[in-house]
Amino acid sequence: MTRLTGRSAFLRLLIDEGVDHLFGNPGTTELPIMEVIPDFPQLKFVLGLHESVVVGMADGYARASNRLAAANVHVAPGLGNAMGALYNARFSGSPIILTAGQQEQGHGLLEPLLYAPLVPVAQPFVKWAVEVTRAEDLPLVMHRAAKVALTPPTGPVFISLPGDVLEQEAELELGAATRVDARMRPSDATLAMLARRLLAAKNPAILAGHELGVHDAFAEAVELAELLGAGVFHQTVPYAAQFPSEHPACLGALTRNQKAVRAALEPFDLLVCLGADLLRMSVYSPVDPLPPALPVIHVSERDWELGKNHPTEVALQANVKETLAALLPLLRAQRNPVAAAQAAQRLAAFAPRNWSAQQGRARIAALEVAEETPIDPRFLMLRIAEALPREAVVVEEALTSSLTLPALVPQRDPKSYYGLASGGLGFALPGAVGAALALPGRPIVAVVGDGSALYGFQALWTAAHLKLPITYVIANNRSYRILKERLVSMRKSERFVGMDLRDPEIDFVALARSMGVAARRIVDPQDLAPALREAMRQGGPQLVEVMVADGFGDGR
Ligand SMILES: Cc1ncc(C[n+]2csc(CCOP(=O)(O)OP(=O)(O)O)c2C)c(N)n1
Ligand SMILES: [Mg+2]
Repeated sequence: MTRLTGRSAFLRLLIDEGVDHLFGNPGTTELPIMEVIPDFPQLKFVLGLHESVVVGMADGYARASNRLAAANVHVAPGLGNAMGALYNARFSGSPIILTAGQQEQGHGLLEPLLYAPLVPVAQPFVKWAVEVTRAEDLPLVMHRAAKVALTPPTGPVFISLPGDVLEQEAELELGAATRVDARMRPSDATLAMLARRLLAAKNPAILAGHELGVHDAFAEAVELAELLGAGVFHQTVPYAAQFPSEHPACLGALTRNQKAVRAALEPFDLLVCLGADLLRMSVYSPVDPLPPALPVIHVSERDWELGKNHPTEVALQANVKETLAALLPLLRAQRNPVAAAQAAQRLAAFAPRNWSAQQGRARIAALEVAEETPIDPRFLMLRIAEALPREAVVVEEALTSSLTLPALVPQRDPKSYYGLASGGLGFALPGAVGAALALPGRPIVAVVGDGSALYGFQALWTAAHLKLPITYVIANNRSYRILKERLVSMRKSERFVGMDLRDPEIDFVALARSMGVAARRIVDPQDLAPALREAMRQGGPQLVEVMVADGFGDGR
C-alpha cells in the first residue's frame, strides 16, 4: 500500500501503463494535475492550444506508435472542443486515455461556471466512459481504461476526474498493467479450409487494409499475393500504409466511387479482405460497390467490420499477421505446379496496369501541367514525391489537391503514411506533431489543404515549441474546392456560397511565422523543387505555402 493523493496516483498509474507523453490543455479543474507534473519527469507534458489539437496530437502519437497515448483536456467546454478529434480517434481505433478535470462532487450540483456532466458527452465516441468517485478506485479505473483502450478493436476511453478525488489522500494498492494478448489465429481446421478455398480461386483479389500496417505484416501479405497471383488493392480509406505500392501485384487504391469500385472488382472471382474495411464509402450512391456475385473472405481483428454490410463467405476475427503466418506454409505445401504457373502468369499480366504503371502515368500527367500558374496541384504532388526523403512519414489531409499523391508516393514501410481516415478535418496538423514525437529521427511531411489547415492551426505552435522535424505543405487554393466540385457534380449548381476563402485572403506564411514556424510562399512552379527540398532539409518545423489552382477559374 502507498499513501498518495489522487492527482499523484493518476500520473503514477499513467506511467505504470507505459505512457510517456501527456498531451494537454489545462484549466482550473486540471490544476491539481498540473501541480504535480514536475514530480514525474518520466512524463513529458505537451501543451496544445486548443482541445481538438490536444486530442489530434494524441491521435497522431497513438497511430504512429501503436502505443497507449494520454490526453488531458478542460472540463465541459474543453471536452466539447475535443469531440471532433475524438471522433477521428475512435474512427482510426487509437488507444487513448482521455481525461478531463471535473468540478468537485457536490459543488457541481450547485451549477458553477464550467460544469456539466462529462461522461454523457464523451460516451458516444469512446469504448468506455466513467467518472471516478473515490481516489481508492483510481488504480482499478486506470488499469481497466488502459486495458480496454489497447485490446482490439482498440480505441479511446474517457475518465472524468473530479477535484475532490484528485485532492483526496488514500492508501492505494497501485496494482499492475494487464495486457490482453489478442493476436488470435483461426483454428487448424479453418486454416486448412481457407487454404483450399484460396487455391480454388481462378482470379482472386486482395483488399489490403491498415491492420497489415499496424501489425507489420507487409512481408506476409506480399507472399500471399505472390502465392495466389492475386491483384492487391489498397483499401478505400487511407488510415495508414497497407501494402508496398511498388510490388508488381499492387493495383493502387480503390476509390470511394461505388461504380468505379464495382467495375474494378468485377473481373475477380474472390475478394480476400485483409484487415481492411470492406469498401467503406463516402457519399451516397444507389450502386453497391461489391459486385453481387463476388464471394468475400474477410480477416480482421475488428469483429464489428465482419459481415457488417455484405454477406461474407468466410469471416474470421483474427490477427492478420498471425493468420497469414499460419496460412502461408499450407499454401506453399498445397500449391501444385499448374497453380503456381497460373499465379505467375496473373502477376505478370498486372504489369501494364499496376501501381508502378499508374505512377508512370501520373508523373507524365503532372509534367504536362508543370508550367501552369497558379500551380496545378498534380505538379505540386509530383514535386513533393520527388523531394521526400526515403524515411519520410507523410501525414495527409489535402482533399482535392492530394488526389494524385497515393499514385506518386509509394507506401514502402508500415509507418510511411497516415491519412485523414474519418473525414473529420483537423487531424493532419496536430497529427504530424504526435507522429514526430512517436517516430523520433524520421522527418514528417504534412500535406494539408488551406481549408483543412484552419481546423487545427494552433498545432504549429507546439511543433515550433518542441522544434519538431515537420514540413507543413499547405496547398492553398483559397477555397473549399471539394465542396465546389461536389455542388457542381451532385447538385448541378455553380452558385458557390461559403466556399471561398478570399475576402480577405489568408496569409499562411504570416500565420506560421506568428507561431514561430519559418515559412515561405511559392507561386512559381519552378521554385517548388528547391523550396521543398530546403524545407525538408532544415530539421525544425517549416511551412511552405503553395498557391495552387482552385479549378474554377481562380476566383471568377
Ligand atoms: C470537421 C469538419 N468540418 C467540415 C467538414 C466539411 N468539409 C469537407 S472538405 C472541406 C473543405 C476542405 O478544404 P481544403 O482543405 O482547402 O481542401 P480543398 O477542398 O480545397 O481541396 C470541408 C469544409 C469536414 N469534413 N470536417
Ligand atoms: Mg482549399
